[in-house]
Amino acid sequence: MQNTVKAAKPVEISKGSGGSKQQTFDNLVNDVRVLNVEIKILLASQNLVHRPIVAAKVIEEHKMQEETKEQQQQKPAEGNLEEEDEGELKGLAKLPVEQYPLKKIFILKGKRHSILTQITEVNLRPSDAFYKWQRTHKKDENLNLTDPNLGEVTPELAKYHNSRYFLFLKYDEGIKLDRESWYSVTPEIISEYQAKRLSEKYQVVLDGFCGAGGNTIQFAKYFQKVIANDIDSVKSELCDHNCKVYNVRDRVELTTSSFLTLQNPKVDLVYIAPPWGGPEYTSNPNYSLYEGITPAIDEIIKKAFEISENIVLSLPRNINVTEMADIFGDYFEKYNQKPQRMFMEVEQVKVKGKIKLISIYYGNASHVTLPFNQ
Ligand code: MGP
Repeated sequence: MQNTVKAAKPVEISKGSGGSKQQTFDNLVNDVRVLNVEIKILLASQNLVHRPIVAAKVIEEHKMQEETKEQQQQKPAEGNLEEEDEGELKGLAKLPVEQYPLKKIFILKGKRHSILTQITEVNLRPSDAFYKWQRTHKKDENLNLTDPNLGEVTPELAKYHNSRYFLFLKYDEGIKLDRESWYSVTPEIISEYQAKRLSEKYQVVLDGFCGAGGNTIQFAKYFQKVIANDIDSVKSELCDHNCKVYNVRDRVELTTSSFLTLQNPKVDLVYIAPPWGGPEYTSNPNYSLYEGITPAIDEIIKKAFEISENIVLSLPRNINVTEMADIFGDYFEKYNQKPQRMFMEVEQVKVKGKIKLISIYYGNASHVTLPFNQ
């Protein structure tokens, strides 16, 4: 497939002084000014370089000191500055993901925790081969009464059936889907991009919520091994079958279990594409990960960290990204864990310019390596 990839290139940042790598980091640091935060302070102390949480706190304190200075200088006759300042931060927390600054590294403030964050984007385009395939195969639209999956397609799901080659290019070779899979499977152009990107660093992956196998198939093409898990035995059967259609079944180990009680497998990476709460997820302007995701998002994160600290989540485009700061922060606080890499990349995954989903890459799974990410 021919994809136009606009994601940030990997930024390798060295701890040592001098040399071109150091220069890269200096350039990056100089560029980082969001929420009046000077990330430069990260380098101010060698101690902080190894303790990201402390670093984040110090940056916040630094920011508050700066703000207090500013407030004192511009004190108005009336009005509660603290409230105004709060309001400004709350306003920012409500921003749709596409309105955050791209590529900058900044401190994302949740209600209770903060996390160093970078927003990136990738814009994928279906290949010419895909369009050609679709043109020649669409003629029998709505007439294909022999399609065994049609029984699962109610009128409101017709748009997904119309996009069946977008979901699986080999759809006509016998792909099987149930109702839920129609609206939750990751389209092939996206799952292939994700698998390619992640296989640059990792070889064995757990697809924790494999469903009908959209991601599993692509992981199996690029990884040495995939453990594909789903709580629903019907999905496991679909995944088994669809992996055979793509001729990748030999690299896939299937398990049928709740993700939360799965026996921890030995993997390099945990990939999590959980149920988002049905196809109507976008109709809720206040969509919350805490309410929308099943099982509970904090339980998912806890379990994922038991398995690996390399975690990737596939989430709705209308998430409130600041919730992620709390979700990761609460985990470390609640389970008294020492955070190694309080850094996340939030990737807008677009197809022909429109965001389809958001990928969250935690720590080393992200493209950026800060000095303390070692
Ligand atoms: P969509 O919003 O239903 O489609 O889902 P689209 O084409 O963006 O709708 P439009 O009419 O608004 O343009 C977009 C993609 O999100 C789907 O193709 C799936 O890959 C993914 N997706 C949707 N849902 C409801 C889920 C889900 O519950 N779980 C997971 N993991 N992915 C989902």
